Amino acid sequence: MKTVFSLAQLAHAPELEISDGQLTPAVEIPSRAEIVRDEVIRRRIGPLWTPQDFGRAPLERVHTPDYLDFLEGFWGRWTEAGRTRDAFPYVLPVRQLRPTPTPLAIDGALGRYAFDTGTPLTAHTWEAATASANTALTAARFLREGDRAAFALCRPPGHHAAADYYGGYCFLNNAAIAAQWLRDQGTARVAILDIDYHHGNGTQSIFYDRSDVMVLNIHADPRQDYPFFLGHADETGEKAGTGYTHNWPLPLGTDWTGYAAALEEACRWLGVYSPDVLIVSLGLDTYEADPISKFRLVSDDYLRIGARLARLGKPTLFVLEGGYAVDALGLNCVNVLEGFLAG
Ligand code: OKP
Ligand code: ZN
Repeated sequence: MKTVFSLAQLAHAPELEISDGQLTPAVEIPSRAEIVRDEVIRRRIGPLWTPQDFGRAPLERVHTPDYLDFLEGFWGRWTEAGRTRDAFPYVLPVRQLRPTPTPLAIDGALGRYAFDTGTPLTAHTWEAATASANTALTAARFLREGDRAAFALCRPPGHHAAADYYGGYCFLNNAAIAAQWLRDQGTARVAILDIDYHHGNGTQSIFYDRSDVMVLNIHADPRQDYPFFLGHADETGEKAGTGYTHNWPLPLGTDWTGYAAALEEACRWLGVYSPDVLIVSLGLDTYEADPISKFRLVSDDYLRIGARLARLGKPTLFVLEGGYAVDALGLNCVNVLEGFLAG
């Protein structure tokens, strides 16, 4: 299985984040990608490729042009305003406020395009996020060219980013960009299975009214954990997409028993839908020792997940999302890939 990764993805290096009412060390850090890359090499999963540049067009198929302009131009405006540290919004346009045109002031624009206050926007976020999207696109191209599976070692992650907002450490929705690109290349049916601990609100929202991209999510119950405002069991799609979104919110403390049952149900939907390509939004923050999450999967469970996905028999694109127990991230991530290859 080929792995795609670029050193440009390391340029986004946030120092601190806002968490639990404190400025705390950022958890979505460059070493996450390095440890996964090193484990891919150590266990000989397959060759490493650097991404090619697909330009702006495939990004615009998922994100709005004004949002992309905002991200691209942000750091210049921020420093122009005299700011030197990583950026966080402090006013967000909630409910009874007006959905005005994007404010002229940089802090207003930040609030307009953010959905949380915990995601640092940094000097090199755009550079790293576009490299991460190109990594997903390049891996998707390998599937188009006939590979059975590929691994997009994406970072920063993508599944919380929607058409016009960032958050949850995500800026460009790598999995959605890859899915849309595959559709545009002629792949008729794509399914995205998101197994990150957190609900993939961005991915769900992008494809919510469509039947050509099925979106399945297994995650912590949003009544109990981030992102709180999407990912409930009654969200099943709308309009032409009715019945093409499914959610399995699980209680805090879920271990393999509870997890495997949800995974079985998701696999049943995938069997019925029978996609031409399966994209796995691969978060490893379901791990028992993850510092920000509360499921209890152990490292061997990731071998089981990989093997179960292999049994679906579909061309499969793995796209890295979260996972913050950095010391075990390489092991857990490559366990999924190895379980898949052996299965
Ligand atoms: C991104 B991904 C905990 C703060 C958590 C947001 C979590 C984003 C997760 N005190 N902040 O889905 O792994
Ligand atoms: Zn997550």
